[in-house]
Amino acid sequence: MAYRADVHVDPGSLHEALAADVRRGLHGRPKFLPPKYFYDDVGSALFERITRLPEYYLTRAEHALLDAHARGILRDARPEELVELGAGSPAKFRRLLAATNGTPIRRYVPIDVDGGMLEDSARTLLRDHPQLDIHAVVGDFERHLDRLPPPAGRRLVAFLGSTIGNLDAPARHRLLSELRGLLGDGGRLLVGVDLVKNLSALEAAYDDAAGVTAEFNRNILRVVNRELHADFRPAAFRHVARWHDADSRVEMHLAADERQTATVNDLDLAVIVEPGETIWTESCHKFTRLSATAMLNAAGLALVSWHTDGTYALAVGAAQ
Ligand code: AVJ
Repeated sequence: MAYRADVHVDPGSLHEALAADVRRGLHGRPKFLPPKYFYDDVGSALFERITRLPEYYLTRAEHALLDAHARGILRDARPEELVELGAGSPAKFRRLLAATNGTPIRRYVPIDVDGGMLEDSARTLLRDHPQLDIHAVVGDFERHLDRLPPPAGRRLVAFLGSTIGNLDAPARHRLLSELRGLLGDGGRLLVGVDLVKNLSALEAAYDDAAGVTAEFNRNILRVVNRELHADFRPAAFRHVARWHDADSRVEMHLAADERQTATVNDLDLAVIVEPGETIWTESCHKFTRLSATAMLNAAGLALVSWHTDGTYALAVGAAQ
């Protein structure tokens, strides 16, 4: 039983990255703010509520698919360690751990920017699974994958929660190509992807009747206000979730119906959002078996197995 954490981000570097991202985003055409900044304590709590909404089927679908197929996936992959990108809460890892048969998972390697959450998760996990080794990496999976420890046995890398959908095509290709090089001998990749489906279900999942997603979206302006001493008026922005067929994604935007002005004091930046203009806050790409396979193949990965209920899928990949 052991817990260690390699820390590659600290509050200072995270704040610098936030400032740089917000400056770039608010100078952008269209203006944008990266979705990673949704997740302060308020945003994480709002997202937890989203996962329980009737319209947001993704989390339930993934959990049901893991309950149905994780045993078979682990029987085939026989992992001795599990790496989890953007781990968040250990719920998904616990589901996989519960499904192990024959080959025990000896080491868990979660990577997440929230070191405090990783430590809390490790404490509860080690209480229930004292035989486990946990080697946490406090970092951003888009920037610190090269800091992962070398494999301590056959490796399964899990990238769940449809988070891959938030990355645009070049970022997905970069990440998957890098992951291919980190799988090690006999290693496998397990990715959760949301599937293209009817427009109303897709848009409802990102624009629920209770308005929780709208609040989750506006919360990014509260994060900017607090962290960079800005004076955006979140309530003055309308939540927009729309399907973009050409790029197979749902886009979330904050729309200004009236002209909005704000000052971001820490950046000495005056922002004007004209009527009808938006701030683009998130892309949620949706896949088919064909597009997911093409994405893996382009990164040198073969699709080993595909587990779906028609709305969501678990794709298992291996180095070609
Ligand atoms: C957690 C990033 C996968 O994109 O579906 C939920 C975040 N955004 N509702 C997603 C989200 C709006 C979610 N991910």
